[in-house]
Amino acid sequence: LNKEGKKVGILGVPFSKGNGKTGAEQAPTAILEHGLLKSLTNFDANPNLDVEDFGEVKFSSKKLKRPVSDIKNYAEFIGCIERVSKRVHSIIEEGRLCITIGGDHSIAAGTVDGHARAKDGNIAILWIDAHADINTPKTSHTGHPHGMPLSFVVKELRDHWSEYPEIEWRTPIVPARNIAYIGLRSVDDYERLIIDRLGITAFGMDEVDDLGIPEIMRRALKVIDPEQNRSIHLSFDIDGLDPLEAPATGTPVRGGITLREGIQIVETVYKTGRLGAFDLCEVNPQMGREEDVRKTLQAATDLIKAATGHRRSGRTAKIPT
Ligand code: 4U7
Ligand code: MN
Ligand code: MN
Ligand code: MN
Repeated sequence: LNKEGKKVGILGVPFSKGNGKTGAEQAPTAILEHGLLKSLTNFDANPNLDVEDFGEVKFSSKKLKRPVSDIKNYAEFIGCIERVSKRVHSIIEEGRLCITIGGDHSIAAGTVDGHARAKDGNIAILWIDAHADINTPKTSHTGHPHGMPLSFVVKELRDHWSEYPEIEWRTPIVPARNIAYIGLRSVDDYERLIIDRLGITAFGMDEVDDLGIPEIMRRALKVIDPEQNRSIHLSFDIDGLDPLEAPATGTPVRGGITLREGIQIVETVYKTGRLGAFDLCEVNPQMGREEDVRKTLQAATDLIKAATGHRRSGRTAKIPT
């Protein structure tokens, strides 16, 4: 199959225990009820798309041999991401682009693990977010797993998790240099230390303003996928967008990227032909007014459409012969 005849799998993860609030667990259903599958297959979508809906991941909390106190809801978090990793791994093994709908962003600890295993570690991660999500259990001020998923999967930080139970299954094989951020504007001081020490490519909002998305995408892809042979993991936290356009989210930060810039990022990755996994996280249908929720669900839908090859400028009709 060429990139225009793409096979796609959609997986919902109704998990919100990685965040301090409830609501994100409703996002997979809300996005589907907003009409996602229709917008991926209607007349204006990529016509050669093969979409399979894999439903929602079932998960339960792990029985722990010893209690964990510095990570909130640790047993639930680990129970969930182990299942997510397995499901994502098998969807990618089927040759499908795996689109995972969260859920809070802690689930990306599972999606990246599954993707990395399927590709023997040869993946590049593009993380679109207001936040850096690379706290270790010890550097986190909040104890919330949704601020830690990158430290869970990064090779150089593996020892920071070695004392925690029930994670023998994980494969932290992605080097820090394969990661790039876009959209940062709320980074904890120890996260900044980790980013600097490990040499992670990070484009904050200041650089988005200075350089613009096209130049940032050229630079980011050059660093994280220099030989153009990696499977790209695009992890999109909806709070990367400005809250004017995506208000229904748990930890909004003003001054973010526009929906247009977000779509441009996703389109640019799609065009490489190497988009292997796409996460859409942190939509919270319980936040704000009905109009805020509708706006946010539509923004999420537009980003997912771009990940499956929708073209804003349209497609030439195939005239029957
Ligand atoms: B999200 C935070 F302290 N850094 O660790 C933390 F500011 O997935 C926020 O990006 C994490 O929404 C935000 O709890 C996680 C905090
Ligand atoms: Mn965030
Ligand atoms: Mn995040
Ligand atoms: Mn958040």
